[in-house]
Amino acid sequence: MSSKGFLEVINNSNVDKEFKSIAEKVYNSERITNAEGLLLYEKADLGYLAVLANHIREKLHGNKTFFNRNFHIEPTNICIYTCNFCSYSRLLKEKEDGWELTKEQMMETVRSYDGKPVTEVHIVGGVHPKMNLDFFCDLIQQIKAHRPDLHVKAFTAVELYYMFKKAHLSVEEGMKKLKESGMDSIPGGGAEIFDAEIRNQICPDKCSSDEWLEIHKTAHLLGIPSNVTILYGHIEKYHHRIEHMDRIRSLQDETKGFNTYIPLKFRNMDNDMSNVPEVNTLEDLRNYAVSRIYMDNVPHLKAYWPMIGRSTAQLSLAYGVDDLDGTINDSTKIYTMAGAEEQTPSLSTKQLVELIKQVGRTPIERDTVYNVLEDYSDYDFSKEEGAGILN
Ligand code: V47
Ligand code: SF4
Repeated sequence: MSSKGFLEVINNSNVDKEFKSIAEKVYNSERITNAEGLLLYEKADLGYLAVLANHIREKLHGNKTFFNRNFHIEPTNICIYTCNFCSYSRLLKEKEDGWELTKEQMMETVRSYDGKPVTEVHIVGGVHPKMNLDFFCDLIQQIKAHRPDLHVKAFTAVELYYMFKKAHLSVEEGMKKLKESGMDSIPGGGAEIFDAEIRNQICPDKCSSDEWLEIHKTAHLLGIPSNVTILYGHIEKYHHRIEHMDRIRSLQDETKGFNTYIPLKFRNMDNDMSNVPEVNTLEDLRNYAVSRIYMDNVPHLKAYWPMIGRSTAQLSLAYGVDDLDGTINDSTKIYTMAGAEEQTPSLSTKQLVELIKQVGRTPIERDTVYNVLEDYSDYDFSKEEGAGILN
């Protein structure tokens, strides 16, 4: 199906020369340039983008749409930083609205999943001035002692940067300590926009782009895989998105450590950027498609469905996305507090599988690093009844 669509794009006399040339490159698995990426953002027809992005998606993953079963722990929303787009964090002095979990409380959350088929815990939160590297190494050790096979995906580069600095350790030394404690991978948050000028306007005081990239590079060189995000649809221009992806693509050429690119749509409720309008669904789809076409060396493109809503998540699967995140009991508050589409972002595995099947894709449960665990095309959910299935 995608080859036929392609030949139509390449041979159609109504398609401009430059778009035919980009289509030929994609067809031949060649990399597109920054100028071509920008042209796609600015001028390409959405239908054309869908054909190209879907071709790449199906070449890489066929009809598979991945999901994993994880749960979140948010140790605190107290944060020393003041990112203008953040609706979630509280300064230490605004403690009434804030939370700080003890290790025991977090272990209670871990234990509440005993016997349930989760494979990953995602730990991320604000940058608390008192929760330090030793505190988190100890937490991870306790999690691993309790459930050794649970994959620990923990801490954005922003949290890591602060932890290492406070401990007077180099990035490599700090990362080795966390790895020895049981940290398996790093989530993609905190990347925002790498352009220094825009970054300075939306999150002036947290780690710089170079520092963010150095942390991920060091992790990759130590064999720790990671994800990478972009916060899009606020004051940035298309060329900033291209430059952001260019830096990721270049680092990925060196390390091959990024598993997934995750575009995060800016939501404007209750933050210092509430005056900035949100982009529409067509823009979301354009962004997914251009991301898939440009980012030729990052294997997966993830849509975070609680942020964009279930229908857009379904549509995104035709615009390059092959992975849906936010499977079960997604208790993360960073989006709900920013006005995300889904205010109670909880979807049972069965519902997620239905969502994927409704648009003709094959639901595949994966582990964090994309090993296939189960094909859910004809899965019998009744066998999970009474086995502590979530939701
Ligand atoms: O870095 C904060 C974003 C990120 C808003 O790696 C906002 O698997 C939109 O990175 N509007 C943290 N976005 C979460 C994150 C993440 C999420 C899911 C999966 C993974 C993964 C990583 O949330 C922050 C920031 O970019 N964010 N506020 C907002 N108002
Ligand atoms: Fe803190 Fe993260 Fe919010 Fe920035 S986005 S204020 S670093 S919690």
